[in-house]
Amino acid sequence: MKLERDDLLKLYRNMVLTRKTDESIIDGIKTGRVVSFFHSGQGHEATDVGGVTFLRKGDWAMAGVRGHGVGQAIAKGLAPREFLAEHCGKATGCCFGWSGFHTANLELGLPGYWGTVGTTFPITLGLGIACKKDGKGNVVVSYFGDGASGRGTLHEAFNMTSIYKLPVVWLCENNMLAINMPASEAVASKDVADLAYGYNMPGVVVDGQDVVAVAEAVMIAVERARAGDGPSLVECKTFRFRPHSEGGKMIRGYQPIPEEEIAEWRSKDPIVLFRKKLIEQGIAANVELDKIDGDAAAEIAVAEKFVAESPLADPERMFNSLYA
Ligand SMILES: Cc1ncc(C[n+]2csc(CCOP(=O)(O)OP(=O)(O)O)c2C)c(N)n1
Repeated sequence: MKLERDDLLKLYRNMVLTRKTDESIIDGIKTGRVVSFFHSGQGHEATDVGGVTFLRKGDWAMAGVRGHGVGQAIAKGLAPREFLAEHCGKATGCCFGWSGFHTANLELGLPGYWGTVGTTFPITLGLGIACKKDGKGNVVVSYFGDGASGRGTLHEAFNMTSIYKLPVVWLCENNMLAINMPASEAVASKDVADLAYGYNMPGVVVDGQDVVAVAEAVMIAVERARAGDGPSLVECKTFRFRPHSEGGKMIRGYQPIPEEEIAEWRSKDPIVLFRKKLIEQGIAANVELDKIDGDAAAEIAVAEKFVAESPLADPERMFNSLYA
């Protein structure tokens, strides 16, 4: 897929909106607006947005832990206000305020955010079977972290998606940490992408801070999946800029991560890098990108007001939204 100027600006806009939504939740935790827990996705925007922005309506985007899937949700068309409202327990949230932070929207192809790490693998397998049976050419892009790659469910699901040639793109966001467990001590292979070899599928490593590299690698895998040739694994090397969850500290093993190292990660901010590239390559002018930034900030300000004025989750929903 060749990315045109509008596609590139869409990637930029989705990343900025994702960052601003994430910042709004963190601010809301500090001020008491937000009632839920939060695992910030700052630093992962290129990976979260790049893998989903060019999917079709009927495709599925299964989020991993970071950012509670906000980048994937925005890239799939969810309004930030519905995501924010959900985190504030408001009736206008995408799950009517009852999910805590387990946001989902089935019409948009967002199957949910799952609390138990590794649960996403068998659910992705089921979605892959459903897409194949439907025969409409839809695919599933399924995110997971380096920590999740140690779950047995991954190996069962990788194996079955490959045997049945299911339309799945496995996307590892390797930020080298699972809470404070370093990937170097928890992942036996050199790269998580090496696992693909054992399951007879292509596996590639890409720079997870480069949104175009992520989008291009994922779209190659998506085309293969749509053509009926089965799953692929794309590993994106990335960084998380904040602690595992808000209120925590940046720790690796039992030691604080040195400030210089965090500064080094932050110097690879995917939004700053992409903005620089767009300007250097003459694709967009500063003023155009400032406008996108300003529009995103305005959208979040309007969303915060909307959420503040929304009613709390309706208790009736607790009983009539159950499966029986
Ligand atoms: C089965 C299970 N074990 C442990 C946890 C606690 N936990 C929540 S997030 C997380 C780390 C996940 O790391 P990774 O998959 O690398 O994703 P990241 O947070 O780095 O994006 C853990 C251990 C959990 N939710 N589920």
